[in-house]
Amino acid sequence: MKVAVVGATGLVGTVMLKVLEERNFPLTELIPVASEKSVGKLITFKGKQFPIVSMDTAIGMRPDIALFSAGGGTSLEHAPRFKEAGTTVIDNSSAWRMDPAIPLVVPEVNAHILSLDNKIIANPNCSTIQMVVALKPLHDKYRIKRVVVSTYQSVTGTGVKAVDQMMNERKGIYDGEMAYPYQIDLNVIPQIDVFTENGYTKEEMKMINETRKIMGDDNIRLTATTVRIPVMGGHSESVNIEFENDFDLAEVTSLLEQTEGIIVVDDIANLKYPMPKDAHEKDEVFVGRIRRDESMPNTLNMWIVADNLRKGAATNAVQIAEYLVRKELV
Ligand code: 11C
Repeated sequence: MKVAVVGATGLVGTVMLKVLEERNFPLTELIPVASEKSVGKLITFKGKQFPIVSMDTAIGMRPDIALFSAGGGTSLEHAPRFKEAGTTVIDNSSAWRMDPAIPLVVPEVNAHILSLDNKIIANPNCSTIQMVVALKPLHDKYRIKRVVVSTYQSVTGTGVKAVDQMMNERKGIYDGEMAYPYQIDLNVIPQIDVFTENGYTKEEMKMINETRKIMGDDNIRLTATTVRIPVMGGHSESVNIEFENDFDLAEVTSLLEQTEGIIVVDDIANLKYPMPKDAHEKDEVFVGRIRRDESMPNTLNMWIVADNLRKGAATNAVQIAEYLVRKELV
């Protein structure tokens, strides 16, 4: 497999390279792609050095797979050009996600929808990915009626500028470049991405619309409040789920434990629950604080944590690529 990583020097691109290396992806040639100012610089991968190339050079090299993490505009412009060259694009931006012709995939949930015809495949938003991994086995068993989710999201979701802002503030520097409209250190900002006309943010609407598309069920009702917190390492989510059917709590835990990609950390007697510092650099989704919502019938509360740059972005994209290879769809 010839694999291009578009946006190879960004936060997600760097993790994509790490994940491809760690998981021993069957790669014969790596084609790192970045902006003109990085062209010619070397990327070390499995002890070998690969020069960063331009978009046009990469397309000319006709990779089998291109993992894109370079923003929506770049993706809209260049993904179709890779497609024309016979490359299958797995795109981490939001550009293609809600296009009805483009599959939006979390392998544990809906990889089965992929076929040889899919030359552009969308990777969902990080906060959506970790939630649907945990919702899917429960939906299959008890049928979800409604989800109420509140998120506690890492600054790494915004990018390097936000990490720098938080670290500067931690050192008492408040006049550096701002990624957020407000101080983030020692603060919480109930806004992720821009506001839309209905008073929700784009991040909240992504969680709602992407979840329905991935789960293949428009009847699931969802509402979301997405919040930025001064944390690195992963996104956390408090999720309240109302089911059509009643459940047994021990069975819920057991279903989650048996689900590929989930690690249940739920031992309150020993103060064990998922936290971003423990999820950091892990590929799994961590679930804990599993309990009945005693105010409503058939309703559950749980707490979901994952590394947003890994399962929320790079790992999910690489897992899609692994699936394509395994099923001979590239
Ligand atoms: C955040 N979820 O934490 C965003 C980042 O649509 O892929 C990812 C945005 C996206 O700010």
